[in-house]
Amino acid sequence: MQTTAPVDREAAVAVPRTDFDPYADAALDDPYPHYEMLRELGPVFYLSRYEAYGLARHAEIDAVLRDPVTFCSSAGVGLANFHTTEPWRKPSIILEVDPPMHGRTRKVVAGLLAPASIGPLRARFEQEADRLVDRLLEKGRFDAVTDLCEAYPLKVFADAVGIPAEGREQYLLPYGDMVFNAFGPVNERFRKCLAKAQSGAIDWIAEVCKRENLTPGGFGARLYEAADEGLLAPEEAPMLVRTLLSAGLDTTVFTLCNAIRSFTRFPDQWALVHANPSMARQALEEVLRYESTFHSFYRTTTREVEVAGVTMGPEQKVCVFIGSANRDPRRWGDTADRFDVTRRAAGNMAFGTGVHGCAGQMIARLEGEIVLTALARRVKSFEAEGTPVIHYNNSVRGYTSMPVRITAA
Ligand code: OVM
Repeated sequence: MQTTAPVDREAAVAVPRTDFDPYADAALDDPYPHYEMLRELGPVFYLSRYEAYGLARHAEIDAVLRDPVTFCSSAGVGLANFHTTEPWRKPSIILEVDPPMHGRTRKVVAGLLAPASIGPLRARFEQEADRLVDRLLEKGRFDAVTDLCEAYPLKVFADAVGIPAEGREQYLLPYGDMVFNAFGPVNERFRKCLAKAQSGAIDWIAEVCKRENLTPGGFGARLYEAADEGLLAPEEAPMLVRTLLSAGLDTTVFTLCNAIRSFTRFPDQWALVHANPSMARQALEEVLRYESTFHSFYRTTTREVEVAGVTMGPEQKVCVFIGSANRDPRRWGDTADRFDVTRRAAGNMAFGTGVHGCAGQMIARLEGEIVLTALARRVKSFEAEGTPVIHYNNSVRGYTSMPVRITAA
């Protein structure tokens, strides 16, 4: 009966609808004006094309990510609802699960990637960064994507996991590309990428996740040791090696791309870091805020719930635009759209937040800080040579090519 419906419940259905397509090339070219439009629609909006709610402001995204029971991950963290759509691969046992199950696998991975565990990698990571910068200075002009941003994680992170060198260049990044495309709709981009991944990368990943193919002492081998100790079921070890290889390459590659891109656009900001290389970590944090690597993903409601006055039913997909939260003037003030390495960028949403917040964020920061420090010490300036080419993906943002010229300090 109409009279039994509470008044605020009536108001609750008035959610602004938009037919904006966050996955269109034109939106990915420069998403930020669109994010402003989304934030101005209200705290909650509805993406009519995709039949999903959307959040683009920092406060509501933070609240939703901190309530993993109401806004679950086990129905998938992409647009597809795993309760109704068959996922393209076996769901991740850390990303696509909920508490309390999630806590067990998360604890193992968190231990593996904790500061105490990654600290010993620093010396090797630094040596590799110095070697790479040597080569780049010799060249003077190079493609920052292939020669720097891809080369570094493909060497140091893949070595740290302990996978073979053979096949890395061909398969690792296309696999991650597929993983991140799968967080969006089944569009042309998704279909092409899946067809490509099916012609080699998926099989190669399954192969290198096996115990016999992992270097002793690496993260991969240590996951199998955790299984030996009873912390994981035997079949869970290769699944978590797969997680490291899914989440750990494209993300750090694109973060480095976004760093180089930002410093070529804003040379005064590079001058600050060059003058004071110990700013590298802080500068990286601002890169992560200003140009989020991961832009959007989803949660699924487990019950009827109200967000900022809007009532959502159960089994609803909710898209969180973390790339927008990182530019929300409600959180960052009226300089939100300015790249400023002196800003306190900590607390940005680039790694998400809550129990599912990026487990690899410390090693990601370690890689970024080390590369930026090595560059800051020896590179006086960066100049873009020609237009960089965007890498289009449904949920992460980076480049496929970025010709640059550097001047030695
Ligand atoms: C995983 C996984 C894959 C991609 C990303 C991610 C952002 C996790 O396979 O568990 O976290």
